[in-house]
Amino acid sequence: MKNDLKISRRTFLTAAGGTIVSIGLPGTYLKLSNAQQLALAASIRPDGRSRLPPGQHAVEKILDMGGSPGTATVESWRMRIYGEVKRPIVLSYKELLDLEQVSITCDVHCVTGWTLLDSRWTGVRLGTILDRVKPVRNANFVIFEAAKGYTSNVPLRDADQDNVLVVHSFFDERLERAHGAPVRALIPDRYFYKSAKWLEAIKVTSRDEPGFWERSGYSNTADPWKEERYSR
Ligand SMILES: Nc1nc2c(c(=O)[nH]1)N[C@H]1C(S)=C(S)[C@@H](COP(=O)(O)O)O[C@H]1N2
Ligand SMILES: [Mo]
Repeated sequence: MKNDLKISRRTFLTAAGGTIVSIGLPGTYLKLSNAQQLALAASIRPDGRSRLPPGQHAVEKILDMGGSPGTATVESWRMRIYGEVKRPIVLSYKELLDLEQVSITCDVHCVTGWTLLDSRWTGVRLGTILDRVKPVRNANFVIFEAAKGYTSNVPLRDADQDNVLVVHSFFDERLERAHGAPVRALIPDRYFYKSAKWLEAIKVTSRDEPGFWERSGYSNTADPWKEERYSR
């Protein structure tokens, strides 16, 4: 798969295997106190995972991690769901709002180290959309396709969880452009680079297609609790 994205290289890191491109560290972190960080690291979620994954620190506000924004508006936005499915569809923003809406409060974990706790997102479960298109039997992966060629990939099994959404709102307000408006993916239990902003299409495939950061030295599996940051 090709894309013509220019990687914004703010920093380079040297990993064991050579040089990888860093996802970029914003200048200022609004960090919680050390005592709060320690308490969070020790506290356990209902699913048994630690509230703060290893090597992460909690911040007070979502950070803008940049990227190449799309230009779609609420009126012009369309999302194609296609690939190895029985009934490919195209959704408009209004049609997305007509599907069953869910709001979840969850934590998101950027691979550069920040975690935003208790963020509230509203949209449609990816599972609801997949039910509509009906993946064929050997379909195993979901590829999120965003503006300007950005993609990310997740196994269908991980994509079909209740907390994986296609979202249009953050804390009950429409997403800001910087954070992916009109619509972005949200997969809270993987590093945040899987959550493609400016989402334009969802492709279902039988074979994996590593995405933008996954081809640039970052982990394909991206499990924050296993600290799967870099590919090896
Ligand atoms: N289309 C697109 N989606 C993207 C990115 C990007 O560069 N382009 N960056 C990813 C990364 S690395 C992170 S941490 C989050 C950041 O989302 P935020 O800017 O809303 O905090 O978006 C992810 N989704
Ligand atoms: Mo990130």
